[in-house]
Amino acid sequence: MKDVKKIRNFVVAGHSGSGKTTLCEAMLFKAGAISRQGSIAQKNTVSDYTPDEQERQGSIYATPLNCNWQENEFYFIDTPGYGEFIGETIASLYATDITLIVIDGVNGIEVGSNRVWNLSAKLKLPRCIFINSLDRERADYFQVLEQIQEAYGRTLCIPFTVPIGKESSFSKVVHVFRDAEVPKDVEDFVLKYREHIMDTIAESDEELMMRYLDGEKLSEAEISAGLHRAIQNGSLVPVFCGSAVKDIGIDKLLNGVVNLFPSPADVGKFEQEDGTESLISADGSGEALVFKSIIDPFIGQLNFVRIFNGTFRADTEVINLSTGTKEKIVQLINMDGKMQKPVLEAGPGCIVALSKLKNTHTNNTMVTNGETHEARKIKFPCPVMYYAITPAKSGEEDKVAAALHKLVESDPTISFKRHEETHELLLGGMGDQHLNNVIRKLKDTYKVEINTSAPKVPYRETITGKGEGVYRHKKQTGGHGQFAEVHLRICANTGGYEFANDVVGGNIPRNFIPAVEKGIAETMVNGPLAGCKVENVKVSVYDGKYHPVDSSEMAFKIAARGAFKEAMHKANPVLLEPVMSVNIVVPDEFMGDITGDLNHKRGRIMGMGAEEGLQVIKAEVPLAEMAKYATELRSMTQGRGSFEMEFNRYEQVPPTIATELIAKFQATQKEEE
Ligand SMILES: Nc1nc2c(ncn2[C@@H]2O[C@H](COP(=O)(O)OP(=O)(O)O)[C@@H](O)[C@H]2O)c(=O)[nH]1
Ligand SMILES: [Mg+2]
Repeated sequence: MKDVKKIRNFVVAGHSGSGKTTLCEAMLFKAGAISRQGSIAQKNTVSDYTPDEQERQGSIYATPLNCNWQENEFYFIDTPGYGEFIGETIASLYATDITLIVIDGVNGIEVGSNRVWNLSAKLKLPRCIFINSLDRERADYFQVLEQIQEAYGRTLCIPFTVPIGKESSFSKVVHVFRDAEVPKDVEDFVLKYREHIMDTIAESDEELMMRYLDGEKLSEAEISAGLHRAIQNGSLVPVFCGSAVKDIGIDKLLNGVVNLFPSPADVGKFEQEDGTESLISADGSGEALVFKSIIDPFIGQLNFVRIFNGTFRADTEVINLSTGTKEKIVQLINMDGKMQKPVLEAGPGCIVALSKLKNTHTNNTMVTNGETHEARKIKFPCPVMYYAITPAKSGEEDKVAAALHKLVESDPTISFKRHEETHELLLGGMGDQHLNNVIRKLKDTYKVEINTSAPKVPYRETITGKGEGVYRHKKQTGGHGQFAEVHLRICANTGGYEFANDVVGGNIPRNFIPAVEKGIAETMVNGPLAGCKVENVKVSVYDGKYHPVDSSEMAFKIAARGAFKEAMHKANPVLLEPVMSVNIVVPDEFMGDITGDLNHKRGRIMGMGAEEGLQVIKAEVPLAEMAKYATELRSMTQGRGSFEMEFNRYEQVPPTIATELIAKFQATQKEEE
């Protein structure tokens, strides 16, 4: 059984381009897991091994990695920094014990850094920072450190290593705490933070504090335990620095992972979906979370699990607690990008792939016996962009649906469903790059192609006044004719749709009333103004006429539809449109462009404020204007902005736009007639 104290498990996250993948490569190289350090430009890094990633020279998938350092075993995950692929990053945060945030030494804090900082905070994950690329021109360690301390906390983010030299003459890093020899020009800095670290250690425990204040020297073990406590309870965020490309500061970072990062034994317990906590031990009841699933071209489905508790062994049976089915573990695989190393067993903190499971997907909990709880479930973000899709070849609807269902299973940030009101098939994702990637997979892996178009906005129709409609349906065809007449009134009704039968004296016989109601209901889903759903209307049918031979249900349905349409047109009808709550985060310099653009989009700015060195804009914007926002924001900010949005309410479409929409619809109706 593995010694849980010797396992470290972390996620490498941050803004795209900060050097995460290169840092992972440098760590693997330094630790001897690979014999030469690959580079992004040469497309030969362990992570970013897929053709999609190599082509764009940036990560879009989370990649589990594995190496040993000083007899400790590291499981870590390289993650994408792009907002559109954040689902992969979020899933990885649920699978790891600490977040290593990489921040570029030139650009400093960016949207992607804040995003993972905040996501980690929400999940109560301790954090560590690596300031990278200090060899680059214009890299400024002290400025970036200042920015980090200003944004995330001056007493929280404490440097553990400090660079010697700058830009091309950046040559090494000195450990604030461990190195005895300190160059003169950083001496003050080192002494200041050495003291600060000692204070933080002492503060992590009352008894230590007393002894420390009495001037007593703390033992190595006490210091180490104090550091662990402080990092794990979030009162200390160690800041390391270096250059991933030039292999500077990497060994000290790896030592830091061993000495500072909590092992699963230090973490001690884990939270489950229902809020209960379980203690962690290698011989406990096995529990693991599937945080990612992929289709490997050779092996087929691979499910990546983080083991929280107990030991999983190859060639044993386990239970998928979420589906209630039994699964056989054929193989447990340690992953290094695409390199696979089968292992016989894996315990708490390990991240391994399970091959050939039959019915297991992301967010399922795997257990070795049934008497346990489901692991904490990953909360994926909702799609922010949709395409309306149709199969390129007619008759392939089922094939497209089957393939998309498979893709949704492996990437929960994709959604695929038919819209209830517009009846279009909608493919949703986190942005156009994400969606285009899905379309490419459909083509390459599942051999189906689709056409895409901008989805229709689900406008709605309602009235603001009152109206009456009278409609007579009369036709004489060959044998007996068709006859029905319906008189109705409508008025606005905030409570929704209501129907009342106010016919007296049997002018419309009772047995035809359901047909009248049906005719109106049909028009309600396909409104007379622009073919949209009608809402908040009260209808009262108060009179009509019938013919003992020629009246039929069909005739009354048609008459009701006609009367309702006429009444709608008279009752000050309006179009309503969905308005979204939008949250945009951008660096300062883009504020003017963003707010100007929001004004163009008929947006209403509800608030602005600074958050961790970036600007946050809260706005309400009609959905019709937001269809391509993921793409637009990217181009306005060179990829340095991010946004989220969710439905807020329906609101009246301004008259000029409504007139245009209605005219367009009426024109298509005429064509169809
Ligand atoms: N000069 C320099 N370039 C780096 C360093 N780390 C990464 N890069 C480069 O920055 C670019 C982005 O690196 P990558 O690892 O893909 O960043 P990621 O998106 O955070 O994974 C690549 O061209 C790397 O070669 C570094 O320490 N120094
Ligand atoms: Mg990367």
